[in-house]
Amino acid sequence: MLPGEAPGMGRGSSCMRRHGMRRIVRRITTVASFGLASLALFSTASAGWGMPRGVTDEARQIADLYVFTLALAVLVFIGVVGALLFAIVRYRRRSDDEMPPQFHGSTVIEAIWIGIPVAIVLALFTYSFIVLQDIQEDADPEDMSVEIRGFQFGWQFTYDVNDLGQFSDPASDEQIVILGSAPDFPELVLPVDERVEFRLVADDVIHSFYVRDFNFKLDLIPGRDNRFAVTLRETGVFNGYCAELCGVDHALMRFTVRVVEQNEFAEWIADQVGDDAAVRQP
Ligand SMILES: [Cu+2]
Repeated sequence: MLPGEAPGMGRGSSCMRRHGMRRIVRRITTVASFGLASLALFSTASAGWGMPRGVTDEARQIADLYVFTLALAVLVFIGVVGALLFAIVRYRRRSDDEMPPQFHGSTVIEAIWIGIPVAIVLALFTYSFIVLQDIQEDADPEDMSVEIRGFQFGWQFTYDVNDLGQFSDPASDEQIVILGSAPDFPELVLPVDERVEFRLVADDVIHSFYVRDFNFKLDLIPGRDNRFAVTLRETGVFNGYCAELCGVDHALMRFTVRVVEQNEFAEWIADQVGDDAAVRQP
């Protein structure tokens, strides 16, 4: 039994209801406090709010956009639930004799609930547009470029030795070709701190080049020149997948991206060029 409840027990149904209502309000407040506390805990405990930051400059811009969007969603949630709880508590029916205030239409409230969503949509549109412009900016002709070819069911990565940015050999017309399908998944080797452009090509059906740590994917569409560029900021091995259902063995279209230090990449290129098996004369 809650304190304050006993004296009201004998005074009729209206009083009992009032005490019952207080108990409900107290419960709602407790639940709401727990909810808000766990939300605060969750948001501070998980850096980046539980989302991968990514390993490229572009991925990190996208991660910031996600966090911004999620923060807006949390604010909207708190605002809506707060207004709801406020209305439930403040304007509850207190007794059978007395109706809560009855009113409809409020210019101020209507202006607020039109204004806030419009502001949110404009903010999201502007921020997304800026990030998209940034990450889809064309690579410079002097940037390193790799052709990514998807097929049923595997990948072929082609490096033109004269189109590798600072690692280029302008006199060479050789290509390094990495070809693989299950169970020998191909590995795309890339240098850290270097802008790399991917030219996405497919001849059979639509595939999609997806590396989770890029926070980005782009389709390979037959007959279409799709490309995007990233600047890698971490060394390591990252998993890649085809992200467009392309046939019976779609799930086996995996690959890895190995990002290495620049000197290691230069050595790798030299090794590959020296190794006839990996080099194809165009
Ligand atoms: Cu696929």
